[in-house]
Amino acid sequence: MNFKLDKIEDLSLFGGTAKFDKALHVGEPNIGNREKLLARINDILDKRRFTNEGPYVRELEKRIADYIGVKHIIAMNNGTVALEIAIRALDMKGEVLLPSMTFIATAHALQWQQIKPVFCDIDPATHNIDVQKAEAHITPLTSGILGVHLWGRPADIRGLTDLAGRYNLRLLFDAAHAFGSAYQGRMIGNFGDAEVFSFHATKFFNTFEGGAVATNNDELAEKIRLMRNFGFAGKDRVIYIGMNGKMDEVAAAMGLTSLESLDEFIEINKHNYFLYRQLLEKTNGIQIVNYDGNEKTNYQYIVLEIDKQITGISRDLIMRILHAENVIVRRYFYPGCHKMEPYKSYQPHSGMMLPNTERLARDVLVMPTGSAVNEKIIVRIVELLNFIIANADDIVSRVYSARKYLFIPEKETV
Ligand code: T4K
Repeated sequence: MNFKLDKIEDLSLFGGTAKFDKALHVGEPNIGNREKLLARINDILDKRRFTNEGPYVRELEKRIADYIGVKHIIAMNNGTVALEIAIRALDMKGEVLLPSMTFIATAHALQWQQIKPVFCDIDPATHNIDVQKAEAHITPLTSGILGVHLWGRPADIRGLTDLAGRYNLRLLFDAAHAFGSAYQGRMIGNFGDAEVFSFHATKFFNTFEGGAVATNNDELAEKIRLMRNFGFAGKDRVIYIGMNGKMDEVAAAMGLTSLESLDEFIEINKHNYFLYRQLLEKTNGIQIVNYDGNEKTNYQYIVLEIDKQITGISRDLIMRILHAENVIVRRYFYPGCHKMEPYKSYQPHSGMMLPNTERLARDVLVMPTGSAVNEKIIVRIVELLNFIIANADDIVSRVYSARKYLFIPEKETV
């Protein structure tokens, strides 16, 4: 780490040396106990049972179900396929309500099955779907709601459950971010008709690639299990159009190993979160999203909102400067699903209905965390941020006069 930061020329964007030798990512994977993982993988090789509901997958499903206190966990090869299968098993069709402020997979899982995703605005305080606004989008074609627990913070589960009940809609949650979080004392995984986790490498709990459906509904669980395995209800007997959603044994071995370090991973996330929060306390124009300290939560994402009116410098320019320093912050989930193809063309005016989504997509910045960073690194990252904001006017005017040489396109806000 070469940390010289006295003047603007020390910033890498203006000719200085990058402050970090190694790129710092938002989603660098946690590994857990490597020896235990390798021992499990060796056992898989010895037994030559690689997939198709092998013993490691079954053990992982049981351990996760116990941890969450839910009746059924059906492990899958990724979160997107788990969403697709759950949507299909719930017989969703026509239109489904969801927030636009989510990873594109939430929308694709619907559109992939010719179901129209109807994008709803978020509550600016929680970043989750605004229940009242969602109600206004209900039509005779609406068959369900796909809520998202963004950043691991539960959506308004009570409000959505009530809404779904009043209109007789299916209620599914995309809980990709919320493994290990709770709502009113009950673990996520227990709500709606079902909830879907992602165990992708970038999630704090990972199985390389992976995901799962959680549900307390026996019949639904059975249907999802069959659909995960081509619809086979026995040898030579198929009863549904199924697909291949199976998790393999090596992924499950990673899951079991990660599960053993889960408390440690959450502790690291929590420590990082409170350190960022404390260090940014006096920084005007930067808000860090809050986690509810009274609930179990995974502290998975460090999410900042940059208010350019106060900082004098845009989120996009801050991101550019940090990237040049090897701090690979992300603007999840810019520009919002409704502004990405094919949805942008399907619903060209939907943005007008989503002012809170548009504002958040403009201002949000997600910071590196997890076991890949430490206290010293976080202190330096915040020093960088504070330096950028303290010198915002000067930086912006330099960028205005030298955009071309800095390769910053005209349309990018500075
Ligand atoms: N619903 C929601 C709300 C989701 O957020 C997601 C996934 C899903 C559904 C679907 O679940 P999956 O089908 O993915 O299980 C990443 C992940 O690919 C994606 O899983 C995740 N959400 C999303 C929030 O983040 P990208 O486009 O940011 O990935 P990428 O490759 O840029 O990775 C982020 C950074 O992490 C990289 O810059 C480097 C680092 N990294 C990444 C990988 C894969 C590593 O250090 N090692 C690695 O192996 O989407």
